[in-house]
Amino acid sequence: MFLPRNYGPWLLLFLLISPTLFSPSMSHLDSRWAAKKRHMREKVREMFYHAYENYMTHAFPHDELKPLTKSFTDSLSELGNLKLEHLPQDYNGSALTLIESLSSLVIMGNNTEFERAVIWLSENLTFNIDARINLFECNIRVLGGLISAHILATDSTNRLVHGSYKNQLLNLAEDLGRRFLPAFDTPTGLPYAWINLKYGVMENETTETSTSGCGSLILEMGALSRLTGDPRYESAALRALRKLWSMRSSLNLLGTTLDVITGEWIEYSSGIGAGVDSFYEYLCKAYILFGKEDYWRMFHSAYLAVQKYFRHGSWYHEADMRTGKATYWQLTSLQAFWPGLQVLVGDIGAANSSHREFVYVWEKFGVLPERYLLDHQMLHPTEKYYPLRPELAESTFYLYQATKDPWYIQVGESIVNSLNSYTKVEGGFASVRDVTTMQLEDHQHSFFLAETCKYLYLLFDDSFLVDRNYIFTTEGHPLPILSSWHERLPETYIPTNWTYAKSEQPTRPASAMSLQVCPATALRSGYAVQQIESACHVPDSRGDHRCFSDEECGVDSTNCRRRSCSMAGYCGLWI
Ligand code: DMJ
Repeated sequence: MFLPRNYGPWLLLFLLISPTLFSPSMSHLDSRWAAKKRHMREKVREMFYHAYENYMTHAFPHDELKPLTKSFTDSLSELGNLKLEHLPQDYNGSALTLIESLSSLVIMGNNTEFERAVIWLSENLTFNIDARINLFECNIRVLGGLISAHILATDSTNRLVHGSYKNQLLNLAEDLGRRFLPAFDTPTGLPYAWINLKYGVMENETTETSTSGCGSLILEMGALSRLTGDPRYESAALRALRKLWSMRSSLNLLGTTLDVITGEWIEYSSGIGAGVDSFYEYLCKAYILFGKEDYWRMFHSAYLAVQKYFRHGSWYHEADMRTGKATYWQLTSLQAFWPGLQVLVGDIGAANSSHREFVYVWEKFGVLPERYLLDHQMLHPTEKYYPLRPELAESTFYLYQATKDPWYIQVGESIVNSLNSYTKVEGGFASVRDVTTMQLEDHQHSFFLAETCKYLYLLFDDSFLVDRNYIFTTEGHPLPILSSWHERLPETYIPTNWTYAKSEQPTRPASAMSLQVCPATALRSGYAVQQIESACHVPDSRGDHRCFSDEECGVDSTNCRRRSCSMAGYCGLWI
């Protein structure tokens, strides 16, 4: 073989440039995206700690931070906009934001702070207080936060020091769950919206509640029953959910508010936003978490009815549950969770198109206003606020998980930039009172730490989810999908035209979207064939979609079909 004299440096040079010769654009692009994601992840981490440390300095152990005045509010009793009542003078709050931050701390890898928080809560938290709380809010924030943290604290992969942890968070959760039970003592089984933690349902308590208020308790209360072996929590939540479902119209639609004593609807108009949103979410996620067919049947009918009666192109309006006729043509900030839910069921095309509309409104105002009038293309005259809500970040995270389309990274970047330029203040992050003036309000909601920062972080770095299989509650608290909680797996429901490769090989959960309706496919990575579970999408192996063979192409997210490699070397749906 001919080799130049003194060929050492030539060989070295060749070895250095050869990877770029063979796949120049790919490696460059991939490393640029990886660097961007790392940079954005660090920006989100800074945001989280800016919010967290200010809370710990100026508000802890009270519930939430007032970032403009660097003071606090004991908002747990005010959630749902009612005033705090009966609280003892020396009441110091329930450390709500700390409880809400627990799972985010673990996801960001701060086990030391997580343990410190767990120890503090174990020694100081009590629910024996004369406080009237909103059942739904207390369930998703406090009960969900405690249960999720208990599971994370006992999960060996988190490498926590176990010596000091003796199920204290679960004991606290059980104490709280017991205090919820009197709320369900109604002729219908539908729970009161408000309850006093010490004395139960108060005299003359309002009998009005919302669909999400009594239809989104099953994940937390079901998990509590599975963990404690006490079936009362799951039974109460399930009975309420079944009753609610029995009140649906012949169109499979539900209203927004109802009376827990008479079981009559109060507000017949509804949509996918405020007062109803998490009801749909919990039907789907209860099926994923517990594997009961019943939940899927309810969800499936409810989902089809939403798509039929509320959907108008990429937008969702509200409609009368009795007639299906449109009532209010409004986009609300809470609706932005819907595309994320659609990813879970594999309806990625619809998810993508409605997500784009929310992004459009976000970009128009800089953040997402609470209510936008679709028919007039203008803001609602009073609901112009943005309280640091997470829903758009949440959907963006789900869509990126499902598609790996870098566009969603750019959306995440724009959300992060807006939050930093409009809402960051010296004392934390403040809600926006009016999106037209960006005037701020003195409130940092606990969901900013539980959800907004968490979903943004996971968008840029999902390493927490690798090799794990979690579902997130409506408040962003992760719960593991355990086979012991499942009666059976969902294969029965896979439409025949969706990708499904049966194999005896063990599957590797790829993301929180595992065990969904479109669950399994084989993908070759290097020399080994890997079994990967995911929502129907499996990304192409290279970020720029270049390929040498079909094996390097994934599964298309819009129709769950296997992509193949073209003559020109691109993955696609080639015939
Ligand atoms: C959160 O508390 C939950 O996501 C809830 O379901 C509705 N939205 C708020 C935050 O916007």
